[in-house]
Amino acid sequence: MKKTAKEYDRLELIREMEKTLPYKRFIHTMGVAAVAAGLAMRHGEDVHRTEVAGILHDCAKKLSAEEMIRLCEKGDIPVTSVERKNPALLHAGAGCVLANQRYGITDEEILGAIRWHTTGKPGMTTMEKIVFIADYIEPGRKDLPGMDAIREAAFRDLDEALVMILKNTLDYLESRDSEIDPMTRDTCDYYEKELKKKRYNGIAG
Ligand code: DGI
Ligand code: FE
Ligand code: FE
Repeated sequence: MKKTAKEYDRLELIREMEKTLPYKRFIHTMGVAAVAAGLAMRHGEDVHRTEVAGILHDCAKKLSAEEMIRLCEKGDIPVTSVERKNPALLHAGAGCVLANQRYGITDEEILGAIRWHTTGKPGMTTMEKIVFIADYIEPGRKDLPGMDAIREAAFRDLDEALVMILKNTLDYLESRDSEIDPMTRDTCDYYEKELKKKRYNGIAG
């Protein structure tokens, strides 16, 4: 059953992240949690549960590749060959399992937001979109290209911000000759189409 926000002790979860994450990663986490809560207020999502997703989104970030793979297997999350070759991608799925098994999160929406915060996926929930976006725009992120416009878009239209972020990420990965997770590309294509539909219907700017 879905736990309500009040059943999760935010102070306890914050303390756990403070204990397990290096200082800079912890500060990033608090930035994501605050921005995610703000975006939830703006876009009519549950503020407290979205904040919990922000607090825990990088909870597996510092584990070894082996530990992350073990967690994914334990949680029945398939590990793709791209993820095996690029273990940085694994902390999202592993984090989802850790949030459930160590931090007692049973809320599927929160777990989904952690699970998809790195690549995104087509057809995300509002909470999933918010955590994905907050991860990119939190105040501690350095000024990546177009950051001001992305921050503005995030508080206007989540899909618009998603497309801007995904395009930036794909450009960045291509410039570094990094392998692109098909999910990152699929997500970008999906939301570009969504945005076109909305613009056609006069919904987005
Ligand atoms: O964990 P954070 O640093 O806060 O942010 P994140 O969860 O978005 O992870 C960022 C890392 O994920 C960064 O090293 C780039 C990588 N990433 C995202 N999409 C892809 C990717 N790496 C590869 N190889 N392919 C992708 O499609
Ligand atoms: Fe992350
Ligand atoms: Fe993050």
